[in-house]
Amino acid sequence: PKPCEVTPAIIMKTYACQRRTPLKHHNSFLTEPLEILAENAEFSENEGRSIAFRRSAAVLKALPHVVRAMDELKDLPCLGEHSLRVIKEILEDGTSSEVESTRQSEQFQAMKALTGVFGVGVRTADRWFREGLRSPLDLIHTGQKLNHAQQAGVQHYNDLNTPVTKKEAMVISDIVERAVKAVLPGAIIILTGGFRRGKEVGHDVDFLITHPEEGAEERLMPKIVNWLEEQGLLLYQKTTRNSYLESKDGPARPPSNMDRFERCFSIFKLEQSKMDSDTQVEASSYNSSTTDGPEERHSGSRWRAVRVDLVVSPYSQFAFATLGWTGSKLFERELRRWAGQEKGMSLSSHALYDSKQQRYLQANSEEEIFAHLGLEYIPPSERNA
Ligand code: DGT
Ligand code: MG
Repeated sequence: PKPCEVTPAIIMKTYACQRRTPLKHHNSFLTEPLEILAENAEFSENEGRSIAFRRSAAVLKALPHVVRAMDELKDLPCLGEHSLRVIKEILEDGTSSEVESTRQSEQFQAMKALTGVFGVGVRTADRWFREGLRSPLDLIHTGQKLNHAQQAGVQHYNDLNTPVTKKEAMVISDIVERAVKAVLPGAIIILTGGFRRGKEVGHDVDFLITHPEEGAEERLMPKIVNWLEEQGLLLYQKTTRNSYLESKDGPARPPSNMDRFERCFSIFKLEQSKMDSDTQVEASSYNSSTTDGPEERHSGSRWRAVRVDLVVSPYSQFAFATLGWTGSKLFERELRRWAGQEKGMSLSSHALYDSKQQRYLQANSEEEIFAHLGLEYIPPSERNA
C-alpha cells in the first residue's frame, strides 16, 4: 500500500435520480428504521415528513460502505435534523426509542393491518381505526360495508400479504404474454415495477403493454381481461379507461402525476402444483373451477391469489410509461422534482414537456429521456432509491 493513501471523498448528489442506488446496500440497519418513521408519517398523512425520512434513507442506500460514526455523514445531502437524531441513537444504542415505540404502537400496527387490505387507503383505515377497528377480522365481525375491491382484499388477505416471488412473477408473465398475444398479435409486453429493478420479491406484479402500430392498443384491456376471465384466471379485476387520449385538444399537459393509461388492477388465481408448491408453480388453470372457498385451500393449497397490475400505453408514450412504471416510487418522485425544479420541465408517465421551449420532447427510449433531462442514464437495477 502507498504510504499516504487518502480515502476519496464520496460525492453524493442531492436528487436520487442523479445517483445509483443498488438493491442490496450496506445500511439496512439504518434505512429500515427510517422507513418505519416514513410509513408512520404516511399513516398520519404527513407527506412532507414522510418524504424527508425516505430521502434520508435513500442517501444511506447509495453509500458504498457501512455507516459507523456520525462524522461520516457530515457532507451528505438530505439528512435532516430528525433523521440524524434517529441515526445517532441507532449508532450509539443499537436501536432508536422513537422507532421502537412506533413499531409497537397500537395505531401503527392497526394502520399497517388495515391498509394491508387491498382497496383500503390511509383515509379509510384511519376512519376505521378511530371507530375502534384494528384488523381485517374486525371488518368482518362488525359487518363493515366494503366495496368489491375491499371484499376481495379481505377474502385474500393472507395471500396478498405474502410476498410474490420472482418465480411466481415469471409464471404470471407467461400467462399475460399468452393472453396478450392471443388478442393482439405483435404486442409488446414488459415486466415493470420492482421486478424490473431486480427485486427478488414484490407486493404485486406490474406489466406494461403496447403495440408498435400506434392506435392498435386502443381498447385492448377489455380483450385481455375477457381472455383471462374465460380461462378462469382472475379472482378480481377493475379496469379504468384511458382519459388522456380523450381530452378535447389532443395531448393536454398532464394535470398531475396520476397517469391516464388504460389500467387494470387485478387479482390472479395462480395455480400451484400439489407436489412441491415451493419450487414448482404452474400456470395450468385451464378449466379450473372458480371455487375460492377455504376448503380447497386447506386440502392442499392448490392456488393462491396474486396482485397483478396491467397498463396499456400507446407506442409513442411507451418510453415514458416504461420509465414511470419501473420505480422506485422515490426515484420517480425525484425525477419529476428534478425535471420541474432544475430543468423547467414537466415529466409524467406520458410525456416530457419543456416549459421554456413550450413543446413536448419526444423519446423512444429511457436513455433519451434521461438525456433530455440532462441526467446520466441510470439503469433499472440502480433505481432502488
Ligand atoms: P412492490 O410492488 O411493492 O414490490 O414495489 P414496486 O416498486 O413494484 O411498486 P408498485 O408496484 O407499487 O409500483 C410500481 C411502480 O409504478 C412505482 O414505482 C411507481 C409506478 N406507479 C404505481 N402506481 C402508479 C400510478 O397510479 N401512476 C403512475 N404514473 N405510476 C404508478
Ligand atoms: Mg410492483
